[in-house]
Amino acid sequence: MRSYEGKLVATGMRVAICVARFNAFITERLLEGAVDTLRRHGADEAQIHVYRCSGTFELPPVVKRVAMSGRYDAVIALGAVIRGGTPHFEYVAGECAKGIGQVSMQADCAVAFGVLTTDNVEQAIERAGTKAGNKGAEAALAAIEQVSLFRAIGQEE
Ligand code: INI
Repeated sequence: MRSYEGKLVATGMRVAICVARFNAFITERLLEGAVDTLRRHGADEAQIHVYRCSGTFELPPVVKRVAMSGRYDAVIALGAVIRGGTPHFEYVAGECAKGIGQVSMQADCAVAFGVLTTDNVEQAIERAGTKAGNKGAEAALAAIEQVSLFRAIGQEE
């Protein structure tokens, strides 16, 4: 049997992080978690580039352009959609997930989804570096693993 899996080593990886400013008090914590994880797994900070857009709805076209630029091994999308009293939440969260899913299937680089969708602010805080971890850090780990796995797939004889 032969099995393949990615290593959690980010040495030499060029990573773009696309982050929405809407709910910035949450998304900046996700960004910190992602950058910290990349650094602790060996990424060079100069090779981590951050792109900011206004809201989570705007993330997919930014992620698409960044992913298609050919300059990165991985793109990490970070946002926080928090349910309010209107259906706006569903549209923003749904369009973002759909758009980033499409990019991930088209791009040659790894694409990681670190967009929170929560019912309230408390749940978002829990997932941005408190009791439920940091989803930005988790997305960064997934990106590192995926880049490594893609390399392994590319090296198959
Ligand atoms: N954008 C978010 O990133 N999170 C939200 O919770 C949110 N809500 O709920 O309104 C949100 N809306 C803005 C949206 O992403 C766009 O920026 C806006 O619709 C302009 O296109």
